[in-house]
Amino acid sequence: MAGRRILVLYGSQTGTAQEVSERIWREAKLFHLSGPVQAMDEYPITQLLTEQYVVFVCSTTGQGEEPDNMKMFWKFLLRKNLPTNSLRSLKFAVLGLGDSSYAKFNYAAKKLFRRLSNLGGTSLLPLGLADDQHDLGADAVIDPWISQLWDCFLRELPLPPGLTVNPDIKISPRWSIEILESNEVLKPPPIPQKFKAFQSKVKSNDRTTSSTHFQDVRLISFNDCPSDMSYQPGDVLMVRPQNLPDNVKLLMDLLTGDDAKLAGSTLCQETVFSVSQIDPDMVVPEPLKTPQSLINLVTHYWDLNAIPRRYMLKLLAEVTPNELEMEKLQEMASPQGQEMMFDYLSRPKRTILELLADFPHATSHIPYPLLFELFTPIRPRAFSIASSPEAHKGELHILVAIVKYKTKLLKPRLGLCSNWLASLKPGNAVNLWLQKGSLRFPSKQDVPVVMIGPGTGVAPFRSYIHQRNSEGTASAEILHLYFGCRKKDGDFHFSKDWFALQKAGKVTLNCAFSRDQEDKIYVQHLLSRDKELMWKFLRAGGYVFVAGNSNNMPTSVREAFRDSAVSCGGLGIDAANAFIDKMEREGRYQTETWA
Ligand code: 2AM
Repeated sequence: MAGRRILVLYGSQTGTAQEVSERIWREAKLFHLSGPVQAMDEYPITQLLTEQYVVFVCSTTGQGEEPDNMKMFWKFLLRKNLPTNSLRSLKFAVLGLGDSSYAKFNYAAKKLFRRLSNLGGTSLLPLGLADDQHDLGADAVIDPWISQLWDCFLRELPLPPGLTVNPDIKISPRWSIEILESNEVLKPPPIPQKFKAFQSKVKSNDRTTSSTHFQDVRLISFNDCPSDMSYQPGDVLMVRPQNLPDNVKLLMDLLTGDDAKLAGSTLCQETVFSVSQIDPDMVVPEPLKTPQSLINLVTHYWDLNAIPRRYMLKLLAEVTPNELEMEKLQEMASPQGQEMMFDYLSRPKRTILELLADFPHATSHIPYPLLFELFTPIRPRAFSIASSPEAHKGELHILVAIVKYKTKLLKPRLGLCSNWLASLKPGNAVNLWLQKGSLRFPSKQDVPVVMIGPGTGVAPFRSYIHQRNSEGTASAEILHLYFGCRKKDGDFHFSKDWFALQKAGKVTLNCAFSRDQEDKIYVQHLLSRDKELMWKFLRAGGYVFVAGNSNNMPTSVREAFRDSAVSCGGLGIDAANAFIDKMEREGRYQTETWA
């Protein structure tokens, strides 16, 4: 409707910010508001100067950086030649999605909010800071923030006479979905072209931890990679996993089995869907632009492990013919049901597939176009590359911890990507692509490089140290590795590589085996032991790289460096912190962590 335009822009690394933006776009229609929903970098940015209402949703990557599809947009906003009040006609709202276990919590959203204000924009409501660590999940912030957003809009743009807010409006498909007559065997949804994905083969898939160690960690190597493949140590390998066969079968049974047939379903594995645009503001994503069979969607595209979100409960409540199911779903989806929904879904990490199995009447009555609303796409995952372009020519290696844990549910929780990777056999073909990582190793060959990588954090350092070794520039004086694991004979990843390189004088190896003795020894303890040397390196222009789990390790490591500057360099605490901050700005102290 004219004059009721709202633009929703997102910066999304893994798809969550996009999902939340699409939800805002969908809900906007209840208030008779409409407009495009787009990645910030897809939006013709100069138009921002003439926009009136924009809602931004953005996540923050582990290192406090903005997501890839917001980088150009952000660069533009930082331009010095933008007049101070160039966004004076803009009214905006910013919702950040973050995780407070990272040091730079919601950093991208905070800086975006500040910059939009500095450029003269007016914020409609306070910055929303959703936190994955929140007791009740990120939705505990997202839901009230979005309702506040609509309150603001109703004040800003009151409904014209005759129009009312219709909270009961049904969830409708974003695209037009039709069934095609086709006997062709169709290819899986393609990986978007911009990624330049390639096919390679699994060469080996070996467990690197002992059979008695609590965790299964795999070194997976791929070969048959394209001859022009190019990457640097520190880059990441991207993988789009598939659903596990048992889960595929379970969903196919729910959608095409006897119960579904009784409820009137005409679907079968080979049913082919074509997806086309109906709303000018909602484009069809690239993988769905070619016709897709149900089995391919269920195997390759829909994330059957996703933790369901509230609108999915609403959708099931709308379609179920069963009173009991409807009541339970409606109750959980209501604002008062937040705790109940959390206990049922988020706390035990129940998956969308388990939800569907628990509500069989709803499931067998989902009209097929709504399947595209119910499921979210499988997100690609990034793994630090553990191979070196030179030492492992034509190959790619990754080190993968297989995610499996118990909640109160009977079945153990299995991470989608790691378990799919674990199931691969030598010779299997996989589609992969490469992406720049956040670690940038120095091109200088004579500066000390200290690498701290406990657990699977050691992967990028294997790439770098092997690379330097192949180039003939590795030496134990310059390359210092601090590795940590539980037990020398339990989870000492790449021990053979390290011993050989150490013996050849190519690396100084320092290992913290935390559980081989009574008291815990961690990498930071070894850094404190070596504080004189560390201070010498820091002063000599050395580089520090920290990779691994985002718990307390990165903070403790940083404190160890700070303390070496205090006790060996005579700096006060503030000056020592400033010293490391400066190193960070110069790219001499880099961290890559993951949850
Ligand atoms: P732990 O499991 O015995 O506590 C790789 O996971 C290694 O990192 C393990 O030896 C683990 O020890 C250790 N680790 C766990 N928490 C850590 C922390 N806060 N700082 C440094 N290392 C840690």
